[in-house]
Amino acid sequence: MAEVGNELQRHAAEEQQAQTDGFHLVIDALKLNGIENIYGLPGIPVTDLARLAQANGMRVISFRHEQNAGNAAAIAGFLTQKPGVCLTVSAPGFLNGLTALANATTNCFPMILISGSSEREIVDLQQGDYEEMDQLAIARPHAKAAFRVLHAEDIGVGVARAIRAAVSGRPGGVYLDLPAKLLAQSMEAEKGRKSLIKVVDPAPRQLPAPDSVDRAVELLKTAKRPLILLGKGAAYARADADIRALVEKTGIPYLPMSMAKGLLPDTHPQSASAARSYVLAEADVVVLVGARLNWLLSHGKGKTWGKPKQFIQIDISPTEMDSNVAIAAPVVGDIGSCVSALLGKIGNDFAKPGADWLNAVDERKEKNLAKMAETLAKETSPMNFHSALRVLKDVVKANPSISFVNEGANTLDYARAVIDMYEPRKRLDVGTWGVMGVGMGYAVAAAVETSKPVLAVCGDSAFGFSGMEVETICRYDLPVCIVVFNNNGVYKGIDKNPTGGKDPAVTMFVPGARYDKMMEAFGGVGHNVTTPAELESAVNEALRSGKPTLINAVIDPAAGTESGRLTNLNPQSSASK
Ligand code: ADP
Ligand code: TPW
Repeated sequence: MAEVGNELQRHAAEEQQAQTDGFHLVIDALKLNGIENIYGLPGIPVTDLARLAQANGMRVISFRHEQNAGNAAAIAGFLTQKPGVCLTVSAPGFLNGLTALANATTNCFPMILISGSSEREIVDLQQGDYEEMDQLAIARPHAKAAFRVLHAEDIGVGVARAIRAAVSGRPGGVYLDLPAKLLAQSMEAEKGRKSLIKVVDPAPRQLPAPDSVDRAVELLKTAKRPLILLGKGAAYARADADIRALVEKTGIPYLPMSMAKGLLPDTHPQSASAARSYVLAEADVVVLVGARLNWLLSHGKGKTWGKPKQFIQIDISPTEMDSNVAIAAPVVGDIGSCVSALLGKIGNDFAKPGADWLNAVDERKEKNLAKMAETLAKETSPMNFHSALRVLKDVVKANPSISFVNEGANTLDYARAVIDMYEPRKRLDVGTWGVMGVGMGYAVAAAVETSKPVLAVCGDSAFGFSGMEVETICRYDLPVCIVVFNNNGVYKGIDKNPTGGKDPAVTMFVPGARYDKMMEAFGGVGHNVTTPAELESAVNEALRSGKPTLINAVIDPAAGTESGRLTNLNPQSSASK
């Protein structure tokens, strides 16, 4: 009898072993497609999904707020060309992650937001389930694509579709809705394994039409004052060597957008960054490589763009063409293929731009660089943005492979102009929306994905949006050094309540706050610095030790301007005119 009992038990165990479930199929599908990390926050119904992912060899980084996990996933996508995955609970957790998904879509970063959801039957009849929400419908307008899986055997297809939608063509954010019931559904393991899809060629090359390349080269040949403009699409595309070859072979001055800095070192002799206004106004033919003519480029018109010009635009999205101004030579395809096709047509007989144009650009550059050097050299007490940034400029120069995360208003605008980048995809910032709150999510993911140190330089307001993640940074012991430029408020720290009443002005924070203590609270290193020398020593110590560090850099509360360089975008109240 005992033997029969054992036999039955063995059978039951084998039977059980031969089963899989929704939890395991999701994890297996992600792993099969080379996705190794999940950024998320556990809770009903995804706690076990996160647990099992960790148990099955994935790295799961648990955050304190889903928006930060989502931002981490988005920048992981930018850094790796694989969709970054964010995992959240239903309704409120999903909505917290949705801001990041929308931001990823806006910035063309590949990301998948996976959220658990409540039961369809109850949601659709609006019967008031736990965290009830029609998440798929809400996600759809904010995502490049949105899918729901109802049956375990469709998980493989669902994940494959999500991956393809995120990374093919113009990358973006994808929402994948997983109802709680699905995760617990079981099916035969072998059948389950066969239902998974290893996506072949998830982001196929898209070759440009040969005549579009010819048209672009012909136009470029007619240019007297050409300019190449590199955007973050060019950084994402990882066509670094060909882009450098295009710049150097043609001898054309180039301008990197913020997150394209470092694609070629900012110290490259052809960089026109220090003569930005001049080249934008004066150029006659502009080659846009993975950059949109949106607000960041004044929509391609107006005073910024000065003299009439013609555009060549390289982009994977055909509908980007003519979105703001006429594009004389659209080249539609992936940047690697397009740039290499252009290079193939640019023979050794290609005439480099005339000396008058290059000299004029150099002249402006030298003048502006000298002015900048003078500003940076000024010893100020208290410390201002420039004296602090002088130190950080040297730190990045000495450590070119660290990731540099940057958010704020003045902190962002000055740092972008002052700090040279030397390697591609190292500058990570507020992007297309100019959004605050990406700082700590980006810092965590940059540390996780690159295994190299991260320097995050944030305004005190900007830091506050994701500041609680210092605990995450300590918990995972990540080599992140945060510098908070603390000037006691949003933009500045000297505003007064116009009524003279007790409440502080709307842009003010607690004066003299000690953000460094937040890091110390979780076992990290905190520094409070008031001089450039103290700042330098604290940052260098952090980079040497690799310990989570927060440096509260006390900045003159009167330094900076309202909205940094975007003052012109503030609508004026008729009362203040
Ligand atoms: P920036 O803010 O740096 O100016 P944008 O985000 O406005 O850059 O523009 C990025 C552009 O790059 C988008 O229009 C997007 O379609 C395009 N893009 C992204 N990846 C690729 C790629 N691999 N090949 C071609 N274009 C790409
Ligand atoms: C999600 C509006 C733009 S910049 C900024 C805010 C609130 C903070 C500026 O102060 P900070 O920087 O960080 O102290 P500095 O260097 O000038 O002192 N909410 C979101 N995004 C944006 N962009 C805002 C509000 C904003």
